[in-house]
Amino acid sequence: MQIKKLTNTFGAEIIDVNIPNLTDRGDLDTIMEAFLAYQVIVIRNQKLSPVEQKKFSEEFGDLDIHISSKNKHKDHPELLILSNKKINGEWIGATNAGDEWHTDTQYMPIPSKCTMLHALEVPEEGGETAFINTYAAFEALPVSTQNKIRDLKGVNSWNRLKNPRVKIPKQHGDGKSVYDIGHPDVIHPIVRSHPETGRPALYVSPRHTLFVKGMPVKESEELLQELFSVQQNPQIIYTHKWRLGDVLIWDNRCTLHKGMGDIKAPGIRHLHRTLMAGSVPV
Ligand SMILES: O=C(O)CCC(=O)C(=O)O
Repeated sequence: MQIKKLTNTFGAEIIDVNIPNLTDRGDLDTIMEAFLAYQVIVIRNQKLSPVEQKKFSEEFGDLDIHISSKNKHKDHPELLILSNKKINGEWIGATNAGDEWHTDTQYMPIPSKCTMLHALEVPEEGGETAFINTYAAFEALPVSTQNKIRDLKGVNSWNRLKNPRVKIPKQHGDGKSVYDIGHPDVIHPIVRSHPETGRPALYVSPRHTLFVKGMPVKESEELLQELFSVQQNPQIIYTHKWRLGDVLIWDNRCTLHKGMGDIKAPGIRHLHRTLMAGSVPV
């Protein structure tokens, strides 16, 4: 197995591995170490069945099931389909679910540890997924801001209708049946300490963090915008151009991500997604 860095600060690709044949504990441990060290890893050239993807996903943690009843694989509800394919005029998966910067399931009391996407079809152009290193975002803040936010909490929501920063994807009409489903908002620290590395990461996102708990609305939005702009510094962003067979895994505790869309017709992007259970952010 070979591991090569994708940027100076984070992201790595792993080659010369066949996931279904990975039985050696040492090889699996090397992959887990790379995941913690590089935050986003991509294992190239795989062809996993749903059962094989679920089995490999379980090396990272128990499988979470997505909150939405839509876009699930019909035989494997733990697999979500991300696809711009239509069959008989119907979309068969989520077309642009992750179109705003976010970290997965930040709206849950126990957000997911990591996410895995497996590329089964990829377009010639477009459909990239971009990542922010949120350890680096925290480190880039002035010490005075780090101290100011260290004990603050964010209120995080699944409901796009409550968040004026984001739009409702066209696929979901007015969005009520998908987002306005009474799922309670949750409170998490704005700076979270990674449970395995102990490093602090900036845990806010434009998609899910509505406001800072206990702060007047205007002041809260100004502070969040300041934090978002530090996160969105191109120097701490890696944009992944998909290759057929990629198995990409990212750590939701120390990264944000966003689907860049803009798939050039007639390109098809078809991915299978699994989500692995995490712990309460502290
Ligand atoms: O479609 C993408 O590129 C991003 C998908 C995403 O945001 C997710 O799976 O959580």
